[in-house]
Amino acid sequence: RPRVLSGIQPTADSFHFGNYLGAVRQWVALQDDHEAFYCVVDLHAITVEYDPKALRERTRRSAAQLLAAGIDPERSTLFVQSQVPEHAQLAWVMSCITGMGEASRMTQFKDKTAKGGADRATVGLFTYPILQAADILVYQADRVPVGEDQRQHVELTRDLAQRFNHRFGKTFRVPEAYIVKETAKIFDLQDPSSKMSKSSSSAAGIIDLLDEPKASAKKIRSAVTDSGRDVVFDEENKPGVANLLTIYSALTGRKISELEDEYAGRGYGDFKKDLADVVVEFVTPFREKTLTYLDDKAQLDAILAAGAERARAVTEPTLAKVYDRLGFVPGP
Ligand code: AQP
Repeated sequence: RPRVLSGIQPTADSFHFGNYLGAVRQWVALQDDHEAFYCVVDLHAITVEYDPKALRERTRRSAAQLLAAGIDPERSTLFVQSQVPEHAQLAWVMSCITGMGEASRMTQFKDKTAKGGADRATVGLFTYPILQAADILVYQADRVPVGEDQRQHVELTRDLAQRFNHRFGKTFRVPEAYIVKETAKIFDLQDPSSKMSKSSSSAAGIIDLLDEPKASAKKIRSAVTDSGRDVVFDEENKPGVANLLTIYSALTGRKISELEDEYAGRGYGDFKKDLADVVVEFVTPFREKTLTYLDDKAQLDAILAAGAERARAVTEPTLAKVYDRLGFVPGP
């Protein structure tokens, strides 16, 4: 079976609809016919300012949400990145074959430092994509299910894998990004020209899965639509409506054309009201399940520890092979 790896940062109290529709939903689906490795990437989360207590809580909340979303820890290996030391070890190696120029071209770093300036950013934020490459390569992953914003990082990962293989002999599988076009980029509800994002969306622009369902319904009802009243999928002229249609279609499994027909001539009001109901129906059980997983922290930590152990069965041999190829003297 092909192998799949992906991660999510514990940088907020809740995943948002972008994280879920762009990535996590695919993780759940891929478990069926892939050997899956999914992690909460806490090492990535410390690249920006954070509070240690909140990080611990958010790491558990992330794991609980993945379980609530349908990640099955029996079928998939679910773990926390910092519990598998080979990620950081391989990242160092990868940083030694990455050019300063190519690392400097990563747009996420540029975006995230656009406001404060690169001088105020950490070196960790700059080398973030190199750690991400290590996350992927240490599992010999074939596919990496992510949103569109991560495409460039997966491209870098491919380049690094090929470079290493070329220089030291075939060691890594060269992975591919797995991006589902329809939901690759979910947009901010108030500013449908930008992606829904933890760090830059306003509270009204982002739907958190763990929000009060009523609050989420209200956000949908007050989402920015466009002038006119036709519910049609037109990303260029009606990005707000197109975004809502994407969300509606993804949550119900109904085709966008079918939804357009259903709301023909009925205006935005009905459409948004129905979508608000669909959202409430989705988030209500999701929230309950997450809170149940969070009730038993010992059990949650045990699931993650077992996952880390299974992960290491894969990462240790990969790293041993890499160290050998690099010319390191074998250790004890
Ligand atoms: N708006 C989005 N549409 C589709 N996919 C998205 N992802 C994030 N936002 C969208 C995907 O979610 C996965 C986990 O992402 P992450 O852990 O890297 O989260 P993030 O990038 O910190 O989330 P944000 O909201 O985008 O945070 P900021 O604002 O800090 O950058 C990834 O697969 C990502 O593609």
